[in-house]
Amino acid sequence: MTIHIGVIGTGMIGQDHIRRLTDVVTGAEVVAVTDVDGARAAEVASGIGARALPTGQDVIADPLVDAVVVTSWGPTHAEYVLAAIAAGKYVFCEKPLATTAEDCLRVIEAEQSFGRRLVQVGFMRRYDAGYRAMKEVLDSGGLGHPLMMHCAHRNPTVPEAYHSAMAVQDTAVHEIDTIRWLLGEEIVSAQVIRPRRTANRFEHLVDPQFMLFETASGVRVDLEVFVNCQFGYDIQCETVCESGTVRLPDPADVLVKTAAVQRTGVLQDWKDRFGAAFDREFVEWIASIDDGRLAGPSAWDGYAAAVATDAGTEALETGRVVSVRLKDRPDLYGS
Ligand code: NAD
Ligand code: ISE
Repeated sequence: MTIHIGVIGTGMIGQDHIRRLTDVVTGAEVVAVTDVDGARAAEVASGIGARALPTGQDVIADPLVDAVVVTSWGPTHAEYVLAAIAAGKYVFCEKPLATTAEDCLRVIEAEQSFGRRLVQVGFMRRYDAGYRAMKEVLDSGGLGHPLMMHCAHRNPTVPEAYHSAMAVQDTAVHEIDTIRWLLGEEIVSAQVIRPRRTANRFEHLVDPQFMLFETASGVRVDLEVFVNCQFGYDIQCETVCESGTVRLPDPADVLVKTAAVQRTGVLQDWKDRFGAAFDREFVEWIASIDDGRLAGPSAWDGYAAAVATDAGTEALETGRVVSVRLKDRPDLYGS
């Protein structure tokens, strides 16, 4: 069976997802797209033989669209996800699910009223081979209970529009989700420490930032977010357990030895680092729609991440340790 997809937002990641839905994933076809930049939508549509529709609401209402992919700007996500639920259609929403925890709760309430899961949030690290291998090791229990995690999220540079709160809202949100998923428990507090600032940044930006999270069972996580590190896109994660540690592998690359040095490359872009994870994310999303049982990151995961990023934003502003307080988890999202 082919799932017919409508895509809202044909910018950078929208085009990348359209390419993978067209060229990589079997059983899916993008049939309609839209963008507030109508010319961009028309150009993308013509490249794949799809229709460009005037608005996101038109894509959701289109009878030929079975499922929706939302890749527009973050503040527009909640409106489209809520409309897709109202139409009874599966919806894949890039992170964030919504820019406020209140809007995430509205999505959860709408999905509960509908009676089953329709929403998947684009936390793609759960599909990365290295993170999956780490989760298998942790879940096996062979290393004992996790006690600490050391993480780093480094981007080579960011544009001027990137502001200090985006370090947690846009960047650390990926670790916030992976911490919850790897450890199988919620984050209960966040703190942000400001090291000496790098000179290689726009004046307004606090960079790097050092974040500390605590989970319900007392696991402590340190995360360096450094979005102007210059040298590459570098993601690190090591979990320290009672009787051993497990560390994320670096992406495979050849090792060159010459002229008295040895060297290996460093990726420059999240699209390359997580390309295979994005592919797997969509392969599994389409398969789960086929099965009628969504299994990927849920609206609850989007909500929990939003509450933790709000706490991180407050922690950056105040310098204090800020509690992360979640509502009770509805049965729809498991225990
Ligand atoms: P982008 O600016 O390149 O593209 C967004 C597109 O959405 C633009 O073409 C814009 O015109 C369009 N748009 C904005 N409002 C719209 C609306 N109301 N209706 C229809 N179209 C609208 O941005 P991007 O980098 O592609 O990011 C898009 C989303 O993907 C963001 O939420 C971002 O956080 C997320 N993202 C996720 C990852 C990841 O690693 N998972 C990486 C990058 C971006
Ligand atoms: C971007 O939006 C992403 O999601 C990338 O994965 C992340 O590395 C980057 O910092 C964000 O700006």
